[in-house]
Amino acid sequence: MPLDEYRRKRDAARTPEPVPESNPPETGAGTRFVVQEHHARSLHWDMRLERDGVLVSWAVPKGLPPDPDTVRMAVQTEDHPIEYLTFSGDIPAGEYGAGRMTIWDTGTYETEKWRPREVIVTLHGERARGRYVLIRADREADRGSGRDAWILRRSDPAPGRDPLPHDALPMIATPGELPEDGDDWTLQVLFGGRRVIVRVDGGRARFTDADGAEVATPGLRGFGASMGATQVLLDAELVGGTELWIGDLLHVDGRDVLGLPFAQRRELLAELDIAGPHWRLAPVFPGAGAEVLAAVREQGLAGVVAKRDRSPYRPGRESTDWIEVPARARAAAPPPAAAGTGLGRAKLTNPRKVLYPLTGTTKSEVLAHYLAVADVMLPHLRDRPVTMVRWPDGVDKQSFFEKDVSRHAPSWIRTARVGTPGGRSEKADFPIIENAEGLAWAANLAALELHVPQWRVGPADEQYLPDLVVFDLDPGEGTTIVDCARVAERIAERLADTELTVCPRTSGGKGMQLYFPVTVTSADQTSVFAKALAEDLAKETPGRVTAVMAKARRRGKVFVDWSQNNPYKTTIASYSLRGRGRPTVATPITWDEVRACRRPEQLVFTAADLPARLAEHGDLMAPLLEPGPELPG
Ligand SMILES: [Mn+2]
Repeated sequence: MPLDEYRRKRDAARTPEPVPESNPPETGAGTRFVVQEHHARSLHWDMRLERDGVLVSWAVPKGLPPDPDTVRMAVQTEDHPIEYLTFSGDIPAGEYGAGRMTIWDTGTYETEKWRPREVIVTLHGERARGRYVLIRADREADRGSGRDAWILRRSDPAPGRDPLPHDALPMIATPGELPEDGDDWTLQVLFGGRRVIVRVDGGRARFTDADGAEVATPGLRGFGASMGATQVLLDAELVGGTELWIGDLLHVDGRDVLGLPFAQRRELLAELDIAGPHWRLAPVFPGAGAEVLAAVREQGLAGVVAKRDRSPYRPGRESTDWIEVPARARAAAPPPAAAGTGLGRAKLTNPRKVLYPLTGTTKSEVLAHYLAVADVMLPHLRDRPVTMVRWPDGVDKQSFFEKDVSRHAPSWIRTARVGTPGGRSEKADFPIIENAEGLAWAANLAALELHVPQWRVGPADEQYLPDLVVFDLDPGEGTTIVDCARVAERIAERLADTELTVCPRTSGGKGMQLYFPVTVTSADQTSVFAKALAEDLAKETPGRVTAVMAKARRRGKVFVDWSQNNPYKTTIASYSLRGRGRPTVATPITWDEVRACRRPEQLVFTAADLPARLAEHGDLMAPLLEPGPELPG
């Protein structure tokens, strides 16, 4: 019977896959197909063609061949039920085919030939379009082994597709000084690793070095599969065999991009959404100059490569379109203690220390986040005394607050001596972070979280009046950020008739915050204003909103915490990481995102999401940097 083997392999009570009880009628040639991407023990793609009431199936380890020059192996597997055409889901560990299965493509097909040893079809899918030929590989060794090996190729040319090159050599930068006309250049951070070209085809990655020799990378297992069926050729730095920093793109999915300007290649690279526990895009700073080099130098990183924005990629060639600027003066000998680490002066201590065990995020990745957001984050930190929360042994271990850094801050970190919020000692020397080096200093202290008050200090450390109002929307038990989003909309409605510009943000934790800039004449004015509005909302919908701190009264409600406006309080700084399980970020969002929020995960952003968001939105909190109108009421 056609589905006997399918049923024998599965326990309907344990797998989410469809397991029909009756056998289908034999209906002859069919018209539908599906290709599923199956992240089982070994990544493969399952190609299934409707025929005689079932789906005749092949597992294709590297996926459908994209062009006629590529021949792929396929192994015929048991027939699947028609219901499998729309199946996607997670097959639980321990079950047959355990792992995630997604629909890679589906559509209709025509049969040209259907014989026991040869099948010719034309697929009409979104991604799979063309004439494919399956021929049984009549190898003696396979006979009777149950491994029905076939070869699969595409017979018609793939229109407008450049073949993925088999190999390439990295482009070589000319050593030199930072270019003077910085506007047309982008600086990319160098980590002092080994330059590699990474070729990903059919979910398998191959690494070669500057001489074209293959490099073994046991620490990067999983990178190829993470790219799915996307074919790419990447230029990257391999640090310590376990960290991959990707800097450039040579080919993507049938498109040779060597001739495109660097700025465009980098955009295409960002669109690939490459971010994993051990692989990231190398941070870039368009139009940047000496300040980035100084931060890199302070961190003991290797240096920067300045890439001319319009430069094409020339494999294996040295070019003055790329200028490599080492962090260390080239004449100086490397200090013996740091020799071999590739980290030069090694101001970043323990760069590979994992601070987020769940995602494997290392201290150097924390640094990369802060360097990547420095441009937008620093204006919001300006003149605000920072309270740091440090996790020296990672987020699953003890943390501590630090306000007074007088004992260990280097001389180049500005400190402000101001009153400590409700503290035992009267005053403390708070750090004020003014530049990328300051962010890097904090990152090196594992100060994942940076908190700031709603006021600034003057040049003689005098405390100015608040310049921001914050509504901290905190979901009580049984509610989520979705409920906070609804309350945020109501607050925005209330303030719609004023001159106030209200900016929403996730807290990076469970809730969200609204901020707006104001001008006030007394220190308690912002609290009084926020409290009145919060109490008003609570009165209007007492079942949904509370303005009272008591935990017991928050169940099922959103707590509109107006008290964060108290000058003794601080809130998480925009773009700060959070010391939670994953490296989430306090992320400014658009009002469209607030209104569209229906599921909590829509408003969770991690460090990996930030570069693309910044490219798309810039700094959504920029209105906070202008002086606000007078606070009404
Ligand atoms: Mn499979």
